[in-house]
Amino acid sequence: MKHELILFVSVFFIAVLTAVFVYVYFASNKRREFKPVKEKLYGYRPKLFTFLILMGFGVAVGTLFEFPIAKQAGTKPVEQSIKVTGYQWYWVLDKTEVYANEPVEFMIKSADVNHGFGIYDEDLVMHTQGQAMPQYTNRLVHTFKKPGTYKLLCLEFCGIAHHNMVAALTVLPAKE
Ligand SMILES: [Cu+2]
Repeated sequence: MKHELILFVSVFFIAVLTAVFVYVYFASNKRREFKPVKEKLYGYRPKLFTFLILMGFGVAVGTLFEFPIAKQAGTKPVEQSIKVTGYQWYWVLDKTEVYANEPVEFMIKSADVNHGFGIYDEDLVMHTQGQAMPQYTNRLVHTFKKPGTYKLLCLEFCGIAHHNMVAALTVLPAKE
């Protein structure tokens, strides 16, 4: 649902922009006196800029708190640890099963180029993400609340078969 809405909104604004370009193109051969046009339209500019600044601020406040980057400060050593390595174009994990309700540590690196490491649930909602970099290991700690099969996708275009970088992670029900 969310994805269809985003697609619809994007296509709508692309269509509006295209219409504006087409209009400007066909109107551009008509000559008009510049001064009255300038006086009329320049009056809108401060209002438009104020609106854009307020809108940008609203979008930032409304979306950044939801941003799925986990806070890593103060995370302690954990029992469940997975080594993740990104390759063009697949993931290698030394373990694919973890338990829910206990923190999991992902030690993420790359064997070649930069990859993004995103963890999605069955509804393709992102839960957290990290970065797979060559010659550096990023530590990402996340606690899965719900058991199930999670998808690990690459988030950074890394070449022709980037879309093939899908791996699965099974989260088992919490240990009693
Ligand atoms: Cu990629």
